[in-house]
Amino acid sequence: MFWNEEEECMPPLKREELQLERLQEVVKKAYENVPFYRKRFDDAGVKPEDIKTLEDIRKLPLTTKDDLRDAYPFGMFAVSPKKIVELHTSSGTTGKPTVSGYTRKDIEIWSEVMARGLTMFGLTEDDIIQNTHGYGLFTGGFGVHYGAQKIGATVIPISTGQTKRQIKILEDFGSNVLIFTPSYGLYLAEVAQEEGVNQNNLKLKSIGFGAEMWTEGMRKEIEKRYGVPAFNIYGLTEIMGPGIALECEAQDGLHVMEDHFYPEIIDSETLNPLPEGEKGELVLTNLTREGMPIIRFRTKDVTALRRTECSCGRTFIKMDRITGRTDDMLKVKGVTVFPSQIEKALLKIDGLEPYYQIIVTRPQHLDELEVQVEASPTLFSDEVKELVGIKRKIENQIHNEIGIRVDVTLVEPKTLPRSEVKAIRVIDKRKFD
Ligand code: DLL
Repeated sequence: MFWNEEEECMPPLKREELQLERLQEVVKKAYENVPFYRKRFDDAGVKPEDIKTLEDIRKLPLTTKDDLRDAYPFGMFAVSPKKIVELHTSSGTTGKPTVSGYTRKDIEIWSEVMARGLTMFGLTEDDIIQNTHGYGLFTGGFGVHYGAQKIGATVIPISTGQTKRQIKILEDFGSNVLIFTPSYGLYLAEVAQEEGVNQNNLKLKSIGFGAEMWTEGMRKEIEKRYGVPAFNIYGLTEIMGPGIALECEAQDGLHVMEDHFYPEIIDSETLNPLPEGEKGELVLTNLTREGMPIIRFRTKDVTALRRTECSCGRTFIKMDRITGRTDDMLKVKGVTVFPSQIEKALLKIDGLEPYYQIIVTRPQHLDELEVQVEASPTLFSDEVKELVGIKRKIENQIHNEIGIRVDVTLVEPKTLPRSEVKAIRVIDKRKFD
């Protein structure tokens, strides 16, 4: 079953022609309308006319998350503000988020790529889809919503949380497709079990999940708990949101929606392109975006691309499941966290030494974040009551900064490992390989 067979099964050579045409157009628009790109291209000595083949994309400079932050809030827009009809930001509550702006046409494209993906999961206009992704500036909620509405399915925009209510609705409304982040999905399954829900009484036929890293073990667990297949959804705010790449029934890598997003893999050290099949950092270019076309964005996500035939008949290049990051960004409970945000919170409190470690675990499938901080000798000799007060204060400060609750442990002075080179700030005990 296809949403748009012509585009999805297009012969690769024909698609390449389309990609080149679109690339030339988008590079020209970015150059003419976004001062950031004009300067970057000029500095690199490259003009839009230099893009004569798809490989010529490599002549263009890379764009980073910091570039987008520097352009906060609207510096990357390529159209007048009145053409922007919607705004989203990356998750994480404070610090400078990255902003994503969409025109009506961009929303149309977003709906299209998500409609293709949800069709891969078996969603039809006869079905009900329960969308547990957040709608509050996170792209997950609306991305899924638009795709499902395009198909004509019935959407339940329940958003994240209210877990018992989620379960009641799942049973009472007979949702056919359920969308979640893997960690929330596993938590939901646990609560459903506690509530005595019988899998056989549900009308589910598939699950779509993404927004954070997971393992095949987690997928198996999800499929076992719900008794239906679970399909991967990949995307990121900067490029659009969910819908960049999705998995079909073959569950053998994600189909990149190449007619709208051009993927490359680079070596994150040398920045040189890597051949197909080799693992490296994914770089993405918007081929059709009007409001905020992003050229060669360094996603920092580690994966490989493979142009193999798929049993489903789609001709899109395939991308492996993401197995790592080339930076220290963490996704905890679906929220983006950088160690620097935690450091910022710690610096606001007296009596702490500048040594800390962030430990991420996933007991029982739900992420937990512990921050160990060294107390100063004077603080440490204080009464336990004082220490508990400080611990709470730090926890609140970090909560303010990153939007999620963490557990803080104050440790004795000089007990955290020292490093002469680069401090190891994060110990991620979740394994995604
Ligand atoms: O997470 C968009 C999204 C929403 C994708 C709903 C899927 C479903 P951001 O919050 O900007 O956007 O985070 C993007 O999340 O660079 C990856 O590191 C990670 N990520 C997203 N999808 C996957 C996935 C959304 N399927 C960042 N597997 C990306 C592994 C994922 N990591």
